[in-house]
Amino acid sequence: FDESRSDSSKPQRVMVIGGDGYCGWATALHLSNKGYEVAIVDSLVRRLFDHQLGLDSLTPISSIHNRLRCWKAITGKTIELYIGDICDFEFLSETFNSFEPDAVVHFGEQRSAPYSMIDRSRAVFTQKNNVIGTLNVLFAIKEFREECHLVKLGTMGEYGTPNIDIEEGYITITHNGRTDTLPYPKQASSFYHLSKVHDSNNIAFTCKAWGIRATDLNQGVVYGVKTDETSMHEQLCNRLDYDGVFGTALNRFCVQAAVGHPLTVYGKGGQTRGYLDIRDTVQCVELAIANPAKPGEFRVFNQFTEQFSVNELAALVTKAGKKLGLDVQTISVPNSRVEAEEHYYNAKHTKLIELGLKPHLLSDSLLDSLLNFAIEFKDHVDTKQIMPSVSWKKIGVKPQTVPA
Ligand code: NAD
Ligand code: USQ
Repeated sequence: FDESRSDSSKPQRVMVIGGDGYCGWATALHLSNKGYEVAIVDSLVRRLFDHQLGLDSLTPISSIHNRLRCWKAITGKTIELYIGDICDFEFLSETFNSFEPDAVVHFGEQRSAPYSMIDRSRAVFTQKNNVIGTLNVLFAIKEFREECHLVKLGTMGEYGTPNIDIEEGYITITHNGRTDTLPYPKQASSFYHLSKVHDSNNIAFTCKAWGIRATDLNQGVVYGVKTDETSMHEQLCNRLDYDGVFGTALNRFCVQAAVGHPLTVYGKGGQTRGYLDIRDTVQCVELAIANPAKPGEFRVFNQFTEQFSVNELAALVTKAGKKLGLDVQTISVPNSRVEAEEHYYNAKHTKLIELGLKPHLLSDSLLDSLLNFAIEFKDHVDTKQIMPSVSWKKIGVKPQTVPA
């Protein structure tokens, strides 16, 4: 038992794995600003994917070193930095023993579904990187920091699109007269989304077997770019992906509207998902840390605030664009993914609200500001990167060495 843990006056020490990425950077700054002692652990592999595929963030992003120097200069707060790959257990062990985290927030995975479907090597990389990285974190907690709370980023995509309501992690089923509460069925639809299912299973097992305390945040699609902290200085600016591999639906639509590209609705556009503002991502993670799971507990929260179909998002962006004088068109792009385009969707998301989440719902003013932000940086857009180029069905064993 670590004596210092019982001293509640000491700030919690939070290790943010993947803290140079989109969600992780915003979260690391937010937690630092709120008085937590923060360390970022990142291999910077996300920046390498951009180089390899010829992609770039809409917004220019400073190096992680300059980002942290700027944060220190503005706020006087230090965020420690460990550059390395969490699949390397020796690196992770050193990092754990040096920083001694009370909580680990784990964002550090390959997170693009299309990336995982480019070719065999990317599918294998995604599952190795994500599943082994998470296993290493679990072993590091067991070996060095038994009391440490794991806050793991999962995805709503683990559940797929079943024709019944989606519960938060567990469902109570009565079968042949007997009743049990079981993990909610998983039907992921990319090698990336499947890596998250494998992670969830490994985490659930180690909670049971070793008494690890963990929260799986099944996050929906994130949109937006600004948070209170990343807006403080241009060197703190977050990345914003709009390309067909890493860009996500609403962020892409805003950038497309800004440059006069038709909005790319895949197939019929009835695909419905949970969405949330990046300002709520940081709030949710903070709530999970402040209210930790109990030892041995595998807690699952569905982390999104509203559901939209792709067609609904396109309509919202068209309306908001019109107000700014933009002529926004929509096209139906043949869907290169394998997914239901018309389906029932009703997912529960009450547990974070019960902990105190105050959602920033998608509003006209947010869409205005995201569109204006995209207009400000529209000269940086490479329109060749907008159309989707990865096909779920055409994935083969041959390495795609030239960007499609
Ligand atoms: P991102 O790619 O911007 O950031 C991930 C970061 O992790 C990158 O900086 C990358 O370099 C780092 N990383 C990857 N593998 C690593 C390894 N083995 N060792 C050390 N660092 C490693 O992704 P994001 O959009 O910030 O997503 C963060 C997490 O949230 C992911 O787990 C993702 O699955 C989840 N999530 C994201 C969204 C979204 O819309 N962006 C939605 C739901 C869930
Ligand atoms: N879509 C379009 N047009 C586009 C982009 C997307 O119609 O231009 C559709 C997709 O076909 C899909 C839906 O919009 O049906 C969402 O796609 P997305 O690319 O925005 O999101 P997704 O691939 O699901 O992945 C993202 C993140 C991932 C996270 C996931 C949360 O990249 O890390 O896990 O959102 S969720 O969707 O809830 O699983």
